[in-house]
Amino acid sequence: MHEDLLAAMRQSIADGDQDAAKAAAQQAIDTGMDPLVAIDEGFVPGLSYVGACFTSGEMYLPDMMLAARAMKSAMAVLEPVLAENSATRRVRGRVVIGTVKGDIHEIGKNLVATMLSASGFEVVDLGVDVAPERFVAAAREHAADIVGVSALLTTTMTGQRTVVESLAAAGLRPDVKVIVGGAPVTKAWAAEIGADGYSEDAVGAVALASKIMEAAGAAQG
Ligand code: B12
Repeated sequence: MHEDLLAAMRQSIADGDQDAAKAAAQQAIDTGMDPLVAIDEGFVPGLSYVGACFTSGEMYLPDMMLAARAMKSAMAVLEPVLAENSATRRVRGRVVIGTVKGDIHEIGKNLVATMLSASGFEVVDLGVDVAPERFVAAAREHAADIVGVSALLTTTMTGQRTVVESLAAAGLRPDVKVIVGGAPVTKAWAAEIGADGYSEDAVGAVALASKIMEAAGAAQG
């Protein structure tokens, strides 16, 4: 049953079938499946499959767009439940998040934003294709503790370095911490560009942000 539903989720994304994706997401909720399990073990593997088929030339950009649309429909059903399940209402820190300039991938960034806000962080989401100056302005305006920068393309990853450098040039570092993520991003890359942390997924992003806030609290005494 569980496996069948996860398979249906993967298939709905591979087919780019919005209705099937929505229905599978709703079924997950109705049957009490953890929305994170649905996302990580059902829908995301579907997207990974589509990405692999795109690389091998078996699928084309329109297929990837349909898959993304189906994924967003499923997320629209699951995200409110993720947010509702949040344990805490205490504000644990303020995070400004966005996808770098030139990059319009948003599904993973949205998931990180949802998980952070569900875990008690105040999140300002700048959206996609965000210029470094906007990250800087928003970090200043909202007195951000953390800036989260997403990049999904090897060609836009360098934008993460620009954000780190721009925050430094504006005099906001090291008080404002920078965390980075996205499929091509690694821990080594984060270290190379002087970011304060990297996580490969949304659950890890919450743990990372929490650790940063604890360290900041300890430093203040
Ligand atoms: C969906 C998709 C699209 C959609 C995006 C729709 C949308 N609204 O987001 C569309 C169709 C628009 C698209 C376009 C393109 N795409 Co695309 N896309 C994908 C795909 C299939 C899935 C991405 C996704 O949503 N994954 C699911 C989420 C949940 O995972 P995630 O994004 O990795 O996020 C998780 C972690 O990385 C992490 N994380 C993410 N952000 C952050 C931020 C922080 C701060 C932290 C801590 C953690 C974190 O946590 C997230 C949650 O667990 C990937 C394949 C893949 N396997 O990644 C290709 C992929 C990323 N795309 C690719 C390409 C080439 C393109 C295009 C250039 C294609 C083209 N020829 O036009 C364009 C680029 C457009 C642009 N300028 O940005 C390549 C990139 C290759 C490379 N190495 O650079 C990939 C890898 C496909 C492939 N195998 O070739 N794409």
